[in-house]
Amino acid sequence: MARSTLYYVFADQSWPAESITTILSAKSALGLWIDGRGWIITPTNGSSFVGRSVESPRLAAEECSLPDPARKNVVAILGFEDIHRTEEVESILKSRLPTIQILRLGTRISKTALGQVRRSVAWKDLMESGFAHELDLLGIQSKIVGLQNLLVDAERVAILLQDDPDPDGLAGALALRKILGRNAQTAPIVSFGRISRPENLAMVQLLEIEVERVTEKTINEFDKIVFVDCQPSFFKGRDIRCDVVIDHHPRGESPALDLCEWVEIDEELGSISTLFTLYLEAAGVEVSHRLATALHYGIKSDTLFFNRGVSEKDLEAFVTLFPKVNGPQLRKIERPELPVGYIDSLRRSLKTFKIRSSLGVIVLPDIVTEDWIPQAADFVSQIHGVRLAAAAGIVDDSIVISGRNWENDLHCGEIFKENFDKLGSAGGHRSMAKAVIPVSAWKDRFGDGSLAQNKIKQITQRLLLKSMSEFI
Ligand SMILES: [Mn+2]
Repeated sequence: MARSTLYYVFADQSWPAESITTILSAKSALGLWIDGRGWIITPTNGSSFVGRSVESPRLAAEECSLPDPARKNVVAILGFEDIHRTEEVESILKSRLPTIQILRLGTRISKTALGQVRRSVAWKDLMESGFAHELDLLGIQSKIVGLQNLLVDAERVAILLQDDPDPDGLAGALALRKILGRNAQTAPIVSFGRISRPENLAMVQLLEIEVERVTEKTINEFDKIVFVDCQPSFFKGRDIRCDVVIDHHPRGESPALDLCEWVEIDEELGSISTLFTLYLEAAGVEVSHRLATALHYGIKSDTLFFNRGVSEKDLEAFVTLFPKVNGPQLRKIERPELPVGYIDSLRRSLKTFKIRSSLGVIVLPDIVTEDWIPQAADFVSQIHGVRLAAAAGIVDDSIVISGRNWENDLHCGEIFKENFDKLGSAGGHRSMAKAVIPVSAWKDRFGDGSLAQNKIKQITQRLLLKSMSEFI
C-alpha cells in the first residue's frame, strides 16, 4: 500500500466495512461511505468525522475526485450485496476518475478481468485461509490447556531431546518451556548425548541455551518427562519413562509410547519448530527475537532450507517468524567461528587429500573438539567433483567419521550404517551421517597400524567406494 494511494470504500451494512479503516488508513488517504450512514470518513478531512449524510451511493460517487494531485493511484473497494449498486457506482467512478482500480468484495465468485484493472473477490475466498487458521488455533489452544493441566503439579519437568540435540529440538524445547510458563530450573532441556555440529554449538552459545546431560538414573528422577522432536523408539535399550511426546518423525513402535499419557506426532510437518510456532500463536505468547531466531533456524535446518519434507505450514511459520529474526545472530550461527588450530589441522590433512571416483575423504590429524570433523566434511562436500564427502578423526577413544552428500541417488546414512554400524554405531539421513567407532574395535578389525592418518583415510576410502558403487 503506497502512501500515494487514495482508497474509496463504498459499502452497505452487510459486512463490517468500518474495520477496513484499520487496514488501509494508516498508510493512505481514505474515503468511506456506508449505506444508511453516509460519509464516515472523507479523504479530505481524513478523520472519523461523520460528513454530510449523502443519501444514495450514486450521489456519493459523484462527489469523488482526486483531492491531492500527488496521489496517483486511486482504488475503489465496492462491497454491496446488490450487484446493480456495485455496477452503478463503478460506472460513475470510472467516468470521473478514468484510471481508477476496482476491487469488488463479496461477489459470488472470485475473478479477474484481463485488460481491465478490476478484480472481484468472494467472501469465501477472502476469509477461507484466515478462518481455517483460526479454527486450527482454537484446536491447538485446547491441546495446550490439556498439556498444561497434565504438567501443572509436576515440580520438575525434563524436556528430553535426542542424543545429539539439533536446532529444531532446541528451539522446540525453548518454545515449550515458554508455553508452560516455566524456566531452566523447573523445566531444563536434557539429553543423554552432546551437541557436536558446529552450527548447533554456535546456536546454544549465541542464544544462551543450556542443555543438561542426564543418565537413565537421573532422568527418571524428574516428575514428568516430555520428549520433544524425538520418541521412545530413539532410545532403544534404555529404560526411560515417557509422559509426553511432541514429535514429527515417523511414529516408531515402542511399548513406552503406548503407555504415554499425551502424544502428538504430526508427520506432515518438516520440523517441530513449525508446530511450536503455531502453539505460541494459539497461546497468545509474545515471541522474543531469541525464540524467533531459534525457531526460524530450526525450520530452516530441519528442512535443509526447504529441500526435504516441507509442508505449507512450515513455509507459513517461516514467514511468520521472519520479521522477528535476529539476522546478524543467525548468520553467526550458520557460519560459526573456527579456531586457528583447526586451520593447522586442516592444512596437515590436505596433504593426503585426493578425490577418488567422486569420493572425497579427509582425515584430521589433531582434533581439539569433535565439531571440527563435521566442519571438515562440509568443506570437502563443497569441492568440485565430490559427490560423497567424509571427514574422520580420533576423538578421545573413538574414531569419528562425518559424511555429507547433497545428491538424491546416494543415501549417506545407509552407506555409513552398512560399513560402520557393526564396528560401533553409525547412521543418519540421506544427506548427513555420522559414525563413532571405538579405537579398540577399529584396531581389532584393521590391525595395529590402522590408526595412522593415512591408514584411516585408505580404509575409509576403500569401504565407502565399495558401497557407492552399489548405489550407482
Ligand atoms: Mn525435527
